[in-house]
Amino acid sequence: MVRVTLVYPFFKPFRDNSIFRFPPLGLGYIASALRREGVEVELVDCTFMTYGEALEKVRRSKPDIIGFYSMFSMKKTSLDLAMQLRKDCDLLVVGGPLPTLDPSSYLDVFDVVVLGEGEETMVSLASCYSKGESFSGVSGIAYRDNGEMHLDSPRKFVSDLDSLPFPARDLFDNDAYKQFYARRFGYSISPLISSRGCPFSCDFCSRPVFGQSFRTRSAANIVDDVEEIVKLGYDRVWFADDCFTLNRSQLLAVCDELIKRRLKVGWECLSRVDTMNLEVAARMRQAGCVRVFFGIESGTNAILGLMQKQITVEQARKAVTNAKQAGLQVGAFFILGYPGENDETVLSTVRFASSLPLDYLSFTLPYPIPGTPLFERVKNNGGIVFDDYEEPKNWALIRHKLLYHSGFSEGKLKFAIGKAQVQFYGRKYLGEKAYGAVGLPLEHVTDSAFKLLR
Ligand code: B12
Ligand code: SF4
Repeated sequence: MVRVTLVYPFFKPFRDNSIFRFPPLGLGYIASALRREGVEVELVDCTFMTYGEALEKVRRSKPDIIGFYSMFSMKKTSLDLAMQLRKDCDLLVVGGPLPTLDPSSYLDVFDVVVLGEGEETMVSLASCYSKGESFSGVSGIAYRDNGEMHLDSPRKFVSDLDSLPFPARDLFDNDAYKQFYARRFGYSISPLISSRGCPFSCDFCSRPVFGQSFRTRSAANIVDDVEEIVKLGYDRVWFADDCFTLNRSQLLAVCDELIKRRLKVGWECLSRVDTMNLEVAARMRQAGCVRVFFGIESGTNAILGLMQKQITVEQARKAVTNAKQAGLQVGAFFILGYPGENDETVLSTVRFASSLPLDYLSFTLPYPIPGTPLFERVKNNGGIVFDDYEEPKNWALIRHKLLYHSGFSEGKLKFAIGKAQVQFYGRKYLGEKAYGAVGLPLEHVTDSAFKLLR
């Protein structure tokens, strides 16, 4: 029997308070597809391990094939770990968003890159291996032969998502994830993806695996999967869809199914502000939604236009207000220092974000991911300084890295992030009146300080 070990090369930072620590769903899908064909599978999720423990666990599993997940923020670690494991298997395979976009940079270490959705391709690779056949006939892969790269296109998308077996959740380190969440936040949560793809074209967003086609599972199939998560003892489900609220009739069908089955489970999801109104938010709340996250990105319409986000700040405020009114907690993500921004637009974003009635607020710097319009612009306009991004392991607030030559220094943008958080929490905890007396003067001083920084 062929033995495959799948590796998720993410090591969580030491002092970690992220509310987004999830086991690798993609590898869960690969594992269940392989198991259906009788392949023996192990999963090594490095999140809660040391580097040495991860290597030892992979070696102990005595794999014929090792399959890595990789993406933008995991390139260096996946290449390093794979190099260490070179002699421990016959075939080293990698899949995921960045290998799909940029296979050549992985082929110095890996034998095969699986492009796009990997379930069928990985099953074909394992089958070739067991029969002793060459993998050169397998479609949807890239590999090198005598130094020359053979590059196929990704396979056709899986057309019926209900036909896929549920991710092999028994291979996830459920105890460690539950403990992580329970200790820090008092609940536990596990991911589920109900649709694949997003039809929008935001300037910074990279969707090489699922692309722009939007495919959904049936409501019954999704809620059957929710039941698996409930059976594992989790309190909440994280819908990992690019945008869970994109298709209103589908969203309402899932809500109806959740309500019908009376499942005692909360859930959280990503949304777009242009898909949210009071009625939708109320239905979501009724169906167990606890928290919704919006990618608002900027506090000015001009910069939202540059980002091709196709939303406005007015829509953003309305969506947040509606969701709050329906009883949902609301989180939002913003980007500071986007190419094309100036001091005034950054300060407007800080002011706008900190004025919203949010429960969670996060800022990042712009990350030019290969294959995105943002990447091309930045590359042609002064150049990329680092060609890969690993999340720095320092304090959460400053866990950001400026990857390219920007008109703003990294220090200046980190100052703006710190300032935004102080304004946000100041307003939240002091209340409008006290904040007006103490916070607003401080805002003016820090606005000036921000402008003086380079
Ligand atoms: C949930 C999520 C997160 C979560 C956690 C990730 C997790 N552990 O689940 C959080 C919120 C922490 C997160 C953070 C970030 N994320 Co994120 N995230 C996602 C999201 C929305 C869903 C991931 C998911 O569950 N997908 C579902 C599974 C089924 O798909 P999949 O993993 O791609 O797997 C399939 C294929 O890739 C392939 N495959 C995957 N692995 C393997 C392995 C083998 C051997 C084979 C054969 C095939 C194969 O087959 C699978 C099944 O078809 C994706 C977008 C998306 N739609 O995928 C972005 C995405 C992966 N994230 C992305 C980014 C950029 C980030 C951040 C860097 C953002 C930031 N600026 O900070 C951080 C990095 C965090 C870190 N710690 O390293 C990008 C990656 C782009 C790229 N080209 O690499 C994506 C694609 C979003 C985007 N559109 O830009 N993310
Ligand atoms: S940022 Fe969100 S809405 Fe925009 S293209 Fe990416 S997934 Fe779609």
